Amino acid sequence: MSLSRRVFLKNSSLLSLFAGFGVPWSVIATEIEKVKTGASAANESVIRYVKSTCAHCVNFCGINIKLENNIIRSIYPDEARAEFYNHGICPKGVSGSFNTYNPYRIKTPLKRTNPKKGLDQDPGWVEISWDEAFDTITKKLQRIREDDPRKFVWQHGHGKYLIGDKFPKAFTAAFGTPNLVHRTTSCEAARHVADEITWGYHGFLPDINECNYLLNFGANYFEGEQFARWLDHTVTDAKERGMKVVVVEPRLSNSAAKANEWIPVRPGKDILLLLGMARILIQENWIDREFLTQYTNAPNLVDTNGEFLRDKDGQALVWDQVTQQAVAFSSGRIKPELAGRFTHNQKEYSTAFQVFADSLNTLNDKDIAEEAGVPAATIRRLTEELAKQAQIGATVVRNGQTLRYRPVAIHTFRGLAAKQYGVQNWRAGLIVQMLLGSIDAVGGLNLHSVHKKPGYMEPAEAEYPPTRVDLQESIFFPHATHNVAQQVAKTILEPKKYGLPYTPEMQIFYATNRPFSTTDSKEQFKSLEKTYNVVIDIVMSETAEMADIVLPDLTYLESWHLSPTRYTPATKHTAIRQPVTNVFNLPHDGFSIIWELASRLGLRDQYIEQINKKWGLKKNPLKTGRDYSAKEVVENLWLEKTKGKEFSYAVEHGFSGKHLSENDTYLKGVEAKFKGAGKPKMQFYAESMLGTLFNIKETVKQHDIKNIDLDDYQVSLSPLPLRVHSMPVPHRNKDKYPFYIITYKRMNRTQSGNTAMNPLLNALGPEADENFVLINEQTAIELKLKEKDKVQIETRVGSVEGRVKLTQCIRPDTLAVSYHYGQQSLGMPDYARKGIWINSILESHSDLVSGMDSFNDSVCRLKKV
Ligand SMILES: Nc1nc2c(c(=O)[nH]1)N[C@H]1C(S)=C(S)[C@@H](COP(=O)(O)OP(=O)(O)OC[C@H]3O[C@@H](n4cnc5c(=O)[nH]c(N)nc54)[C@H](O)[C@@H]3O)O[C@H]1N2
Ligand SMILES: Nc1nc2c(c(=O)[nH]1)N[C@H]1C(S)=C(S)[C@@H](COP(=O)(O)OP(=O)(O)OC[C@H]3O[C@@H](n4cnc5c(=O)[nH]c(N)nc54)[C@H](O)[C@@H]3O)O[C@H]1N2
Ligand code: SF4
Ligand SMILES: [Mo]
Repeated sequence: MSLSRRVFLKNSSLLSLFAGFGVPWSVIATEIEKVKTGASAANESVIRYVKSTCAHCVNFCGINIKLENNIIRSIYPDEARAEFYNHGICPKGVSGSFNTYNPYRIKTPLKRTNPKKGLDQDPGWVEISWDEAFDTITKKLQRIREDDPRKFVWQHGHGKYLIGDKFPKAFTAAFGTPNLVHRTTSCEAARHVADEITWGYHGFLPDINECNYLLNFGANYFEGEQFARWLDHTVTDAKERGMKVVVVEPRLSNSAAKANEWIPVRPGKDILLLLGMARILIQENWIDREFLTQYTNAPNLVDTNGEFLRDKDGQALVWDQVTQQAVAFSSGRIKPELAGRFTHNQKEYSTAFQVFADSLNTLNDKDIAEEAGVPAATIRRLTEELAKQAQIGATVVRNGQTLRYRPVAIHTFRGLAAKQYGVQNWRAGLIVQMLLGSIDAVGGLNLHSVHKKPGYMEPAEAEYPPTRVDLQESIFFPHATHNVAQQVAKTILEPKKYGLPYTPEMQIFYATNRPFSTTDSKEQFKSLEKTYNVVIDIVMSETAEMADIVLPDLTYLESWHLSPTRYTPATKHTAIRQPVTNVFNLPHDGFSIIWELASRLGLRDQYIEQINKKWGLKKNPLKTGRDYSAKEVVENLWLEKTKGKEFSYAVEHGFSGKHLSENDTYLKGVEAKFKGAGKPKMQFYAESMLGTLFNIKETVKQHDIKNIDLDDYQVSLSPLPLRVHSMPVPHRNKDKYPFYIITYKRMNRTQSGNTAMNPLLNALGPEADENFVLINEQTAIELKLKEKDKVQIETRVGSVEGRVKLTQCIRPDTLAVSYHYGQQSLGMPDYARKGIWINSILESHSDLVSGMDSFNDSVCRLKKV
């Protein structure tokens, strides 16, 4: 560290001299220009620029790094990428070098000497050599592998994006454990699973460039940047051309502040708003009948048990308007009825659409308005606007192709997802868009890889006993396909409760602060006392403090990788990340750590074979029998992905982009997969979830499982979103807890805390230095609270203290505390350990369908201290 700082000072001496003597900036600028062009003989600085990709957060913006004598001077956006995705970069990206030049980085492997683990314990770290570290870890892994490889658990979070999840997946496959666990259930998994159940894959973006009306349920793209900052600038441009933006969110986020309208919904009650809108759309006949009958299963006949009427081949039947019979929708001559009740073989059936319409009739405007906290007149007006702007039936010609035109989209990120009933919440959003026919239409909601995995639309097997420690796809979380991050700790603490046939003994955490970033965090930490832990991180996170061995890592500015990327509806690209420095001369990064472990375990060739398989390397496979550096592997991956584009192009430009045709953007999705007779259909009505429920009931009987509450599963696995889904567990016990509490992200911070040590991001002033309890001004007056008063927030699982910030920008019944603060690690400097550890008091009630963690469902009381 001291060495690099000396070098840094030497090379910046010219500029600091000028600045110190009050030389005007114009003179400094001229000097800089000389330095740039190499014209200053006195200071033989060599300036160069390197194109790479930011991996400070999950957006992977293109960057252009300016180096002076190999020291990072500045990080700029890579202007060439603007055409494809990111315009500009954010404050974290700009100041990313401060995380790399951070003196508090881990610089050598560490070994714990205090066997007692806990956030209040001094681990008694001693420095060890890399060789000793690898030797110790390999011996542990070897023993476990001989005994039962499943007892080894690999967990990653941000690590997935640093080297891609295919290397860890290849390693765990070669090792023989099913237990690789990523973080998506603490992120947005419910949204993905709702998509999967409905249309067979996950991922969507509003088609902003063509959209005229964006109804956004709390996707906060102006603070929690998404899709490589594509959304924020595209929304800004679209607003200038007249697109209306309505943000539904309990707190006036930056995105709501920049919208045309803010609807401060009561936390968790958005689903009522969506159901209320659906009700009006149906009552007023503002629906796209053609879309509903041709692309979705809304016309399917449903019996009184909620199941589809099927023929002997298992084909679901519809009611044909022409022949007045129940038939499979197998030919274009058949005209399915969308609504109505019909008799077939003396039994009564309703169409799925009718079942939904009937369920909505149990709601009324007044109740919805009261429960959601949004006036009935507002809900009606928004629905009218949405229906009018949708231009149901319209088409548009683009490049000679006639396309469906519905320039309205409903969007969300964690706003609807980070909840106990997250799947049902987003299902409601999808259903409203099916009613409008805006899915995959020009200007509507653009879907990603439609029907790529048809199995997602089938009933889940709901296995028992579970294969995996996180209980993914088991009877406990039948449709969880993105791992169940927060469950690992719970299963480790009580393996028998879940029928896990083995007890995990060792975990490797690669770039994740898992227990800190999930709800009910303190409980999560207890599980780390039970296992032997290796943590690979760049700083001493809270998880690292619970490790037996800590391994340092190179940062994203110091390492090679084929970068993950973010697509947009009309573009995609392949990008690389390349190192520009190695501040502490570290010999290893995540990639080479895995390589070394595989080699020492005698698994290298199996690992290589798995890499070829997971990455699908056909033309450029890695060869067995030899070692590869990260750079060599990145070259192979680049060649495979770009179909042979020179690697020197990647090194020079950092990426290669592509514009998609109208055909790719609009005609390969629902048009190709679902439209018309004889095709599978989007699940307007998710009958598959009843199949899942049936499988669960059978398994419960067969294994006599006691700790499954079938009533809870019945509610969660409902084929349609219902009013009960606006009542997560804590809301049902609200009497003694008058406030809802929600969390949110902030522009100047990343996730659970490595930005807490970035001096630029951590010294922006009292506003940004720590988090606070955001409270409505009126509520504060009633509670006799003044700005900055110290308060205690208490939920049913714990309490924290913090200072209030009075604002008009939040509902009177809601408190908000941001994520990213409240660091506890003794390995961090005092200045980084500030603010409220909000996850330590949030209740954990995972979504039983997807495994999603419940970040925004808790209720609390507040008192002055
Ligand atoms: N209350 C609340 N909780 C939340 C959220 C919220 O909004 N509110 N957000 C949730 C979301 S969306 C997510 S995705 C999860 C995130 O949860 P995690 O996956 O746990 O992500 P982080 O907390 O950022 O942990 C990442 C770790 O990686 C380390 N790291 C950074 N760069 C490198 C590197 O180059 N190499 C290595 N080895 N390590 C590195 C960091 O120091 C940090 O310790 O948190 C969730 N938790
Ligand atoms: N600056 C920054 N940007 C980031 C990240 C970061 O750590 N820092 N992390 C990245 C990651 S991993 C992710 S997943 C994305 C997440 O991006 P977002 O999902 O947009 O961000 P969040 O802040 O997690 O949650 C969104 C909003 O949900 C609102 N909300 C809470 N409860 C409710 C509710 O009941 N209804 C509605 N409608 N809204 C509610 C909160 O006020 C918050 O503004 O951000 C990414 N971008
Ligand atoms: S949004 Fe994320 S990826 Fe983009 S510059 Fe900021 S920190 Fe880097
Ligand atoms: Mo996330």
